[in-house]
Amino acid sequence: EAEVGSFLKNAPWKHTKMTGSLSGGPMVLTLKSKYKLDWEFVFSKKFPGQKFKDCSDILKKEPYRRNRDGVYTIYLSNGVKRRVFCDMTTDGGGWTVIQRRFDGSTDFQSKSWQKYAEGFGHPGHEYWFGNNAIHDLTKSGRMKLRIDLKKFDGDKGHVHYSTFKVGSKSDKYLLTVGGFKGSLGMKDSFSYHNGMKFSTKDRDNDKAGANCAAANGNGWWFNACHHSNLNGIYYKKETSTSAGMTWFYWDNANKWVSLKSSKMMIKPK
Ligand SMILES: [Ca+2]
Repeated sequence: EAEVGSFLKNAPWKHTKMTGSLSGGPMVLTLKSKYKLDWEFVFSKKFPGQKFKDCSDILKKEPYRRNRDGVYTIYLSNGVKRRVFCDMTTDGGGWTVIQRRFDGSTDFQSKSWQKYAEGFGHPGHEYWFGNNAIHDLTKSGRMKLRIDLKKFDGDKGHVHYSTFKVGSKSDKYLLTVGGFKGSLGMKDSFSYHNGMKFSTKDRDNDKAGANCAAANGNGWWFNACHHSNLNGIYYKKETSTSAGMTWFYWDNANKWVSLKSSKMMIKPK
């Protein structure tokens, strides 16, 4: 075998033909090259198109993507192709964005259990990536979470959770989150939701008597009911209500403040 390998390596190859074909979507390119030896021996080699599993995988294999935030194609473990926003800049880049809101143009309020499962909105704009896909990317337990938030007064903050895992559909997308770290003034408003199942207006899996999701309108891992609700109502200006897109423990305000933007993103540890 080694002998054959050495022979092929040293043989006088002539490149005769290269063909390319695009298939299966915008980013799958199959190249086929033909090589010919002097005595009519024909050899073909196939380079299959890359199928990235998340944004960190893209950055690892294509380092020139650094600082190029945008919409990329990834493949979930079941082979399903998904478009997703990649943050290739923040904190080393390679972050797969699972939730992004900044102008209220995507409705998070009237969405059903099924919609939250599948995902909605546009990856180039505001969106929820979908509980099924979030489960798929986090089920191995190898992902960490970063959340970037902005207030209307210009204040910015971010938090890290070293553990972030979302259960399967049959686990009702149970949240496992822990290992909090935050930028100055940012306190933990998400661990209260650790161990909670996901709830939507049509599915009450929370710890309150009533249905928190129906009261707030949106889907979230409600407890009884929340310390953070990043899928809450998007107000165009700062509004003090628990129904807003909120993160309660920030500085010592101790009041509900609706936020200007939110970005939840994951990356392998
Ligand atoms: Ca309830």
